[in-house]
Amino acid sequence: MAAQTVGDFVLSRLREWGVRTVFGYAGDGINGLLAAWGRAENQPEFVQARHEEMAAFEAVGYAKFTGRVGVCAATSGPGAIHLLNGLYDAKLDHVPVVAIVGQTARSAMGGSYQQEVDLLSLFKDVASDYVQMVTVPEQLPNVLDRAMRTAEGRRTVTAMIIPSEVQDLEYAAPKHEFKQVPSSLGLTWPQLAPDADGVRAAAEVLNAGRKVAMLVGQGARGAAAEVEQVADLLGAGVAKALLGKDVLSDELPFVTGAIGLLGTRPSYEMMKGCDTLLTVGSSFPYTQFMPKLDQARGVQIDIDPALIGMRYPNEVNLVGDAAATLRALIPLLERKTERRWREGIESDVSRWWETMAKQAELDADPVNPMRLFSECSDRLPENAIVTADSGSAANWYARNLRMRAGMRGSLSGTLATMGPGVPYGIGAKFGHPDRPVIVFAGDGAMQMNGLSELITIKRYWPQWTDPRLVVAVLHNNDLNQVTWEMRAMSGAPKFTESQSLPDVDYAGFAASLGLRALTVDKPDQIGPAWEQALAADRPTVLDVHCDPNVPPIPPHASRDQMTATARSLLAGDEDRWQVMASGIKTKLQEFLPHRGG
Ligand SMILES: Cc1ncc(C[n+]2csc(CCOP(=O)(O)OP(=O)(O)O)c2C)c(N)n1
Ligand SMILES: [Mg+2]
Repeated sequence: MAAQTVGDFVLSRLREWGVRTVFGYAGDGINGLLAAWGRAENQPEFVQARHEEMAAFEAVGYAKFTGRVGVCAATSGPGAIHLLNGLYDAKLDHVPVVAIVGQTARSAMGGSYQQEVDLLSLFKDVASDYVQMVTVPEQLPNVLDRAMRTAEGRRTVTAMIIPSEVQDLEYAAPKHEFKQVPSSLGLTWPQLAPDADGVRAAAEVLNAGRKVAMLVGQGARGAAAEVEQVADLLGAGVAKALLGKDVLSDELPFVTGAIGLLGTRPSYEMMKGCDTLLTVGSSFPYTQFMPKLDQARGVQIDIDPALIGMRYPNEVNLVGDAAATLRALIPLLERKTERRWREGIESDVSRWWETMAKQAELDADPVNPMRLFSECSDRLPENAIVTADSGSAANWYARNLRMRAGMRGSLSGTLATMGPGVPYGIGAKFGHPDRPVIVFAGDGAMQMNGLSELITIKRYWPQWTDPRLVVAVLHNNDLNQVTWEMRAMSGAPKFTESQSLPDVDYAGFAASLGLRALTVDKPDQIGPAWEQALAADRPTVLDVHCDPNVPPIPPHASRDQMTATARSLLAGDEDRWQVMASGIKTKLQEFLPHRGG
């Protein structure tokens, strides 16, 4: 039998770690690994993206939706550089991803050789927790094991660099000798008990409050039952940070939905009116949407001592697992008998959803994007996984999509980069081939890279047990989110040269790949299009001609923002008349009298 090479060993160690999928792209910097893949009958499965950044996003999506470590691979120099944006997306959203990259052969290093880039420096920031180069076989498995364990344990990005010819060396294990570092597999987590004094102090603050608001983020995932119970005891409403959208069902009457720039009015009002704030598993950054600094008494629960206590002047910062800490807190909480605060929140929430339904029904030219999301909500399968690209889609996803228990959703929450929509969807399908996946992406994001990743979908969909992957393109020929930000924040009119997009036939492109493709340019086609896409025997692209003049900015936009918008329109915005018509119609819904309101 031929000797085992370093490349062979890397793949066998990944298999031992339970890695089933590696998202990557070839290059001679990793030829030794690719050859090993061939010998290993493609185990773990090498998934070929169109671009290394997409491979990284696919690993991030995979990690977000499975909770397992995502792994991506790329060649030296340009391949490694292309990975970066996707790796930063993982780092900023606290998702475990390991990057494996090639490097110039050891004999050429330092010689300004072709494709030689100082990769240790390049990855120093993005993989600040662990980045190492393997220059002799005996460094393995330690470097790989630490990369896996550190990524998982610290929920971050790590990187392993292997010079090209090292991959072909015969593997030699570390020995029981001076300057050799053996290693081992696996990781089990401790069950950490929350601090009893801290829990008592938290209960005291929460029991004293009369108007309690809760804010939950992705750290509260897996603690839905506890969050619900605490909210009931405290008579509180619960707002959700963007990455925590799938923590609690939007069908619960006290869930106020998203908060912040993409948020809902009930979240905004609750934060404005509360006297106590309980934050669980969130480091939501836009503190101006939280209570005034002297308004509320704060308690925060977070697993990470490095992230707790920094968004609000809390009285109690409790480090711990969300579910375990809430379970410790529950017996100490007194059920609030005065329920008017909670009833007020619930009536705000039901009024909000009525308003959203009315706004979604308004005519637009041609399709109102809000209706695309509300009609999707009505039809979402129980186990759906939903993602959205950055752009107006992220706003509608945050505010208008109604998630139910059992569904998963995520997007690029912190880096807010364009481009991850379609690759996250692909990562989700590799993690859960049996679940339907829905991607919302702007036309700008599709042109940036979503279109090319449709080619990746073409290649792999036949192997998914449930072939449904729906990509809904918000086709508005505009970088609409930024157009509106410029109007609302800067009072600047639309700068056509930077904002308008060339028109592309997204459905035509998808059809050319053999995917199901539907063009939607009339409002009453939206519902049937969702029905068809969710009943299809293959992935579907919905090319939805959306009106760019329905404002994605939140309804509680400040007076300043409204004034700035008006100023921008008067300054000669090419869409001013349509914006006035659609925008004002939409806004008006919020001021019209409501049933019981
Ligand atoms: C990589 C990257 N480049 C630029 C931006 C700034 N940006 C945020 S949203 C957006 C517009 C997105 O346009 P599109 O995908 O067409 O979605 P729309 O808002 O029109 O629905 C831009 C340019 C970004 N977030 N990330
Ligand atoms: Mg657009």
